[in-house]
Amino acid sequence: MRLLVTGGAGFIGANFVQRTVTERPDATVTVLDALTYAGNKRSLDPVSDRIDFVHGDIADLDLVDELVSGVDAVVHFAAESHNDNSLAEPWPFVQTNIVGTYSLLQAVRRHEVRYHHVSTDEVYGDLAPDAPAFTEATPYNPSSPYSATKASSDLLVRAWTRSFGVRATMSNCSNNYGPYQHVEKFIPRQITNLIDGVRPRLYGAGHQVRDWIHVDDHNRAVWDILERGRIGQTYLIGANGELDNKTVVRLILEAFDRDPDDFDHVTDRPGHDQRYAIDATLLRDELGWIPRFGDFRAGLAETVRWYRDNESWWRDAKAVTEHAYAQAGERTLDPAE
Ligand code: NAD
Ligand code: TDX
Repeated sequence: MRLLVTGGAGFIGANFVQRTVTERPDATVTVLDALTYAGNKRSLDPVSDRIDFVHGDIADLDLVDELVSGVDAVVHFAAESHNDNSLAEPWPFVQTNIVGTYSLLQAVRRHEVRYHHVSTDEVYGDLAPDAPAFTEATPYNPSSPYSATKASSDLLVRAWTRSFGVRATMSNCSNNYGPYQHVEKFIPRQITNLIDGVRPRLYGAGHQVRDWIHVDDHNRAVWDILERGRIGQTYLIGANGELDNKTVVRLILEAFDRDPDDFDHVTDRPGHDQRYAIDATLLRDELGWIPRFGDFRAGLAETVRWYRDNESWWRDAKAVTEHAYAQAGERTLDPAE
């Protein structure tokens, strides 16, 4: 299979490309990536001689049309992906997540190419603590500019499938962790803080819940859906990994042999979603997918090791990221706040 992978220099995309090249010698991979602040070509170093890399924008209609004409399938990971950035400046999210997806859909429509759309559970909004988990039937209710633009892109895919017969599948996954994740995100931020001797930074009280899944489990599900998923179907991907943020910070501190209270509470995210949780019954029952990373502590320990061993991969981005958080007004809260 000839694959075009968008966003292949980002966190999930790079892990997908590495796995694909290693485990599926019959697949050929072209990566299209704009190398924004979130893209890092070094994430593809282990497989760079076995893929084609194209530096370009998914919203470039002519470039996308040409690339799509030469493949059997597109797996679309490219996005502006960080909620905090979408609050500071939403426009790149509209441009890449909505216009970029439009551009890909027009090309796969024209060339009748199979398309898989990678999306997020955040399109469903957030859940009360005791509410049942999201399913494929949960109504869309996004909260942030990021999740609103991802929701918009999902709706474009549904319309192009129904109106134009595009052979598309979609997946909405919960929070990923693992190697090559940008240091702006929660888990790598705290790991790299601790490597630097800085206390972890928890938004607000830290009671928000996320449903963690290892990036490799996500990507195995993407392959299952690409190969055996029903056209027009959405599959939710999640591994029953619900944990509140404070617990995750304490597990990271434990991995560094530090006191469990050795963290700071900082200003909360505006509009902060309280809880995400995925019911992946359809994916499990229909495609037989089961997660391999059942033990979050073990997955986290391996991730901590990766960041310790690969400081040169994240070092430059760390200073820029922490400067941006400070500029955005993040500050440590007093115990009374
Ligand atoms: P990321 O921010 O790490 O990587 C995004 C990649 O897309 C980068 O390499 C960047 O350079 C590239 N990119 C951005 N704009 C582009 C453009 N206009 N043209 C071409 N390339 C562009 O993101 P990620 O965490 O790897 O997420 C990948 C996908 O998975 C996204 O669609 C995201 O919404 C979705 N997702 C992420 C998570 C998560 O926990 N990280 C969970 C569920 C779904
Ligand atoms: O320093 C921090 N402290 C903190 O408490 C950061 C960066 C985050 N947080 C909190 C906010 C969230 O409740 O941790 C939780 C996770 O934050 P993020 O890593 O920013 O992820 P989230 O906003 O949940 O969105 C992620 O999952 C769904 C990805 O970034 C999205 O791309 C994906 O769609």
